[in-house]
Amino acid sequence: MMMVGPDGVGKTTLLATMYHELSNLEDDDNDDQSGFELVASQDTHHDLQEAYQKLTTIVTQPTFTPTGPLLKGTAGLIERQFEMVFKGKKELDLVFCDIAGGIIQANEGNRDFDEFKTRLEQAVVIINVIDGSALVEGNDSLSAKKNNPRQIEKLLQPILTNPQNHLLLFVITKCEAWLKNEKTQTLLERAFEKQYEMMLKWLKHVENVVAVLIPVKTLGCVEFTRIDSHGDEQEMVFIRKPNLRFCPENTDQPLRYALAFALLQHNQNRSQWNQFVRWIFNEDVAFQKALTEFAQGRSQTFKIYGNSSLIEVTK
Ligand SMILES: Nc1nc2c(ncn2[C@@H]2O[C@H](COP(=O)(O)OP(=O)(O)OP(=O)(O)O)[C@@H](O)[C@H]2O)c(=O)[nH]1
Ligand SMILES: [Mg+2]
Repeated sequence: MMMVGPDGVGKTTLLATMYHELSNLEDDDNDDQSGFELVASQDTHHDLQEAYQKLTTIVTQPTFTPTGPLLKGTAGLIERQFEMVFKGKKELDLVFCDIAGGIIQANEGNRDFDEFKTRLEQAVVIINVIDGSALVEGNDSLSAKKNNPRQIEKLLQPILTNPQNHLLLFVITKCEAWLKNEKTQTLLERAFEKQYEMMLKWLKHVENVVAVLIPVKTLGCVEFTRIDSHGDEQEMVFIRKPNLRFCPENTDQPLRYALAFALLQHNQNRSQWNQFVRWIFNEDVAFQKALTEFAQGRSQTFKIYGNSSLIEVTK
């Protein structure tokens, strides 16, 4: 699974909050008693735990004052390794590739860029993280700078038009301010559809791609408030809101969608999927059932583009 998106859109934040949300699946206070655990490799655990801790320090910052960045940018290209463990037994390897956003704009011949392209070609699930505030509030140039949909399209189009089936997740961050009611949520969705129109247009004509729009809360207590100008530079200003907890929401959804997609694909086209879905040989009925249930835990409220039959419910 490949993360894409420019600097600072929230790729690492998404991974850290996803890991935190899913590594607690077996906790008593979690109703999702699936028997699963998402276990990270030592490095991944260390880095994402540390990132999560840093993100939680947002609650110690004064309210109504602009927040600064909580994480350092990612350096280069980093493999985040996880295992899905079922009832204490490892069943599945999952690899997320996190990148320094700057890589997407580097040139051919740059080592990181070439490695990124190779990984992108191998990816089955592509997660494009998008800054929601820039999407709704930024003018054309600010929004293009923050999310760079043209560059993303240029990179993804040749990959998504190859014959392999792909899942493309548009994950929107920094959108706490628009998730409060249906009206503002529609505003967010419209802004996305306008700025990603080109991509959504060609998605209509390809059979092998399904895309899902997933707005998430990674911090939950920080809201976009205004855009400040310093000369030619524009800065999005976020403030911490009082009386709101640090409370990620929906950060588990990308993984639930990824597994739902993988489950359906391996039933339809086994040969392509043998490497990715190694559990295909697994005879453990309880595991298969639990995995399906985990995938069923995905919210059905997200907008779907492209060939929706690739993600239809698996039972
Ligand atoms: N309000 C708000 N802020 C967020 C959200 N997600 C991330 N941030 C902020 O955005 C900053 C940048 O996030 P990162 O996760 O480091 O971004 P990145 O995409 O990994 O950036 P690079 O590694 O430089 O490519 C963080 O320090 C957070 O303060 C969100 O959902 N809401
Ligand atoms: Mg990062």
